[in-house]
Amino acid sequence: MATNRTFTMIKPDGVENGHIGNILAMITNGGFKIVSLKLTQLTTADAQAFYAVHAARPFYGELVAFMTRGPIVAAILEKENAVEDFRTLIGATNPAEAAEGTIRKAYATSIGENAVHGSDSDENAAIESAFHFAGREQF
Ligand code: RTP
Ligand code: MG
Repeated sequence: MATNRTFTMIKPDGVENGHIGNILAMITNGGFKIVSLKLTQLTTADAQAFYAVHAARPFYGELVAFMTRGPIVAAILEKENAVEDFRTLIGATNPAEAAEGTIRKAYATSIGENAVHGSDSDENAAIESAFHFAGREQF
């Protein structure tokens, strides 16, 4: 299986609730290498663009407000089969359905405020990584 990359954010709830260190520990203990990392905050335009695929969904306005209300941690992660394995590590969107041992089981509080993002394809991982990090910030 090829070594490749995925993109993640610790969402504003995860940062507000003091879980940055614990979530990064779960990520590195899960075998992911951190190749880019920063604390930043999305503007409304950033969040609208990042989640444009959900623009027609009823929760879009709430999602944009949530994702911009405080800082996030953005990171690029490297591992064999990174995209799929990271989706497994974060768990289901709704924490009530997330498996034991997943980041969302441990730290998400609701389907909307679910602590972390993970890219859903290699193509989106590349787009999302370039959205947040310049080439010289990707190690
Ligand atoms: P993400 O993109 O953030 O990794 O999450 P995901 O793939 O597991 O879920 P997705 O369907 O892409 O939804 C994106 C984010 O929108 C919020 N959401 N709220 N209130 C709701 O019913 C609802 N549904 C989704 C969540 O923050 C979700 O992660
Ligand atoms: Mg998604």
